[in-house]
Amino acid sequence: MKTFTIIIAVIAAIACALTIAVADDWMIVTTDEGAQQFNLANVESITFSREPDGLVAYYPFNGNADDESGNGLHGSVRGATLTRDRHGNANSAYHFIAANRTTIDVADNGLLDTGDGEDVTVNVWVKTNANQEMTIAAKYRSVPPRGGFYFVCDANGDPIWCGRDRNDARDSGPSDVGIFDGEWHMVTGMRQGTVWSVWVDGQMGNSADVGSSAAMDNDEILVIGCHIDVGQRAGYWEGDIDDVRIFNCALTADEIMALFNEE
Ligand SMILES: [Ca+2]
Ligand SMILES: [Ca+2]
Repeated sequence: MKTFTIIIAVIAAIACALTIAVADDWMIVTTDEGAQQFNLANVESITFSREPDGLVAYYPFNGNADDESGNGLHGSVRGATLTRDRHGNANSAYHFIAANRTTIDVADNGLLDTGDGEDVTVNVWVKTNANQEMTIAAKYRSVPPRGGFYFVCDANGDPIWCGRDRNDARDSGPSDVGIFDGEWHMVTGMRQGTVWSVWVDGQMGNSADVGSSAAMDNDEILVIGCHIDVGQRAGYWEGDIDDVRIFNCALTADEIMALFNEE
């Protein structure tokens, strides 16, 4: 889910500035009919979250590879094993071993395809200390009808958002920040109009205006943990992957940073 986090630290200041009376106790009623009462004097901040329209697939890996976006694009686990996430929670991320060719596969679906003039964003948490070129996720086809994406780390550990549209091969260029340090990092690849960009930990690491926003849809599966091209697999991931999100839209810098800051 794309989460908008709005910290209202100013609410206390606003309350103080009001010349009209402000009730001491507030009640929040949520759409699931829950209710929370609180005393304004005890409030430090309030956080709002909502799920946007553009989230087409979401794999939080809460004990399985199910899609929790509501679209039912569930993943099939091929040898990857559950492990701890970046918060230390057991069974909340997947560990991939390149030599064992481990992946998580998702069947082709039009929701995962990017048409002429459409945007796409792939947002993933990764952890690795392998010093080799490898692929985080891919849905790619290099022969006609050509199109799709693959999200790789080069041999220096720099993520690159790659792919092609009907016209030609495209990429963001390598990120200026590497990730081969054995720590969790959030990486984001995005096509927004004619611009392909790659982000690490909420900061843009590189971008390129490729001068085209032609269709890049295909009939390949989505695979997490390796490259795929007309069914041929390569570039298997070594390390951990978590919280895979695919949006059929571009995200703003603030929205990417909100994902990075999300618990
Ligand atoms: Ca997770
Ligand atoms: Ca398709």
